[in-house]
Amino acid sequence: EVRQAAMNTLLNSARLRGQRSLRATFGIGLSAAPTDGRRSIFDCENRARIAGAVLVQTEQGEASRDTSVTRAFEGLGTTRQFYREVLNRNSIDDRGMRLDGYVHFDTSYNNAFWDGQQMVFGDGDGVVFTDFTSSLDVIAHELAHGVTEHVAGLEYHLQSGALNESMSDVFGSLVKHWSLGQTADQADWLIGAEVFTPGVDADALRSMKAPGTAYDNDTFGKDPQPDRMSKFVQLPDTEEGDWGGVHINSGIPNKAFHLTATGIGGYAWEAPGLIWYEALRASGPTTEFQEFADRTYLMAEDLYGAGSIEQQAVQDAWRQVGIRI
Ligand code: ASN
Ligand code: ZN
Repeated sequence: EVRQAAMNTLLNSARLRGQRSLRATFGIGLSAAPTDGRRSIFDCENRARIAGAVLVQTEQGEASRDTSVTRAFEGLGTTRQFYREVLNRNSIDDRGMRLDGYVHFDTSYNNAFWDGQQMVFGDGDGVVFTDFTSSLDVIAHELAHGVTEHVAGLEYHLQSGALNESMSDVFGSLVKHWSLGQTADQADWLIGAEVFTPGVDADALRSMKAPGTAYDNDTFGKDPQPDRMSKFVQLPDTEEGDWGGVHINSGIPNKAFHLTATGIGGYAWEAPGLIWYEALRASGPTTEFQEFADRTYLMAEDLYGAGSIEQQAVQDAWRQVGIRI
């Protein structure tokens, strides 16, 4: 199965190279069938329910004057394009699933989430957080939850949940790198750098480059993310305990991805992103860190060869976070 996935990837990437050069040379866009991955943005009008939200922007109509609406619309469009052009994936379900975004959810709502069908964004309280559509990587993070659900169904608790979270940070970041044309060395590797109000002393929600350093202030205390297995945080498998620290222990695989990408060099969405995406496709609901690490290693071999720079970078990266392959 792993091999089959790798075969598909090789075929896909050959096809993608053709598409890319066509784009670069002629500026020809990759327009899929017009209904594929259609975007719809709904306004919750500050109520805490999505049923009854008002449709405010579609592919056809004129652009909204509400920046939350246009950011969500553009962010979902850029993310959809990333999956199509870089990973040859047609939307969340690879079958052109429509993208529904809901903005102005609740009042002063300090979060964004994927609810199994759509992406929902709060406005923030205006004191600590501003609008959650402000960071492209946050929009792409939420959409990536949809992809992970379809591809691997990683259970949202304990290690599989932390991996699920990490996948959203990885692909959320890659969409940002891709849209800015940044190499692994140029990127800031921050998640949600724009969602804090200017007065808050915090770089971002999380740092993939240096987990545990995104903030250290009176409001939040210190960023609790570990960057290696010896610092793995044991928390209860309850909502209170963040389902065993899914947003906390994700720091470990996040760091492994960052190290892989900087180890290989160049654009992180190329070899590193492909290896991670194919390893995700080969994962299942209960895949844990070790199994995922093993899959990235095997996938790097299938794609780039035994002992290749890519495979060595993958192995070194996981070793540095305390996972031996
Ligand atoms: N922003 C969070 C996330 O997407 C919300 C949640 O925990 N479900 O991970
Ligand atoms: Zn998430």
